[in-house]
Amino acid sequence: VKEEVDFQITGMTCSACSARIEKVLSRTEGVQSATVNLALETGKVQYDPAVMSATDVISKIKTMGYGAELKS
Ligand code: 9UX
Repeated sequence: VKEEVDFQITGMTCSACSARIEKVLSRTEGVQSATVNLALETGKVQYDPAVMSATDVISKIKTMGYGAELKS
């Protein structure tokens, strides 16, 4: 089962920020893929909804020191 959600991510100031978020999310249980766009301040995450939720993704990103919300 796969769910894909787009997020708005704030607080990234260099390309290592986006790479870091991608790496942490990719290694998170339940996440199938994570790509972060520094210039657009967005992130696209595919995950198994049986294991985690969009709220978990947001919490994870915030724990890393960035702002995150669902992209409208
Ligand atoms: Mo760049 Mo981002 O030196 O947390 S890695 S600002």
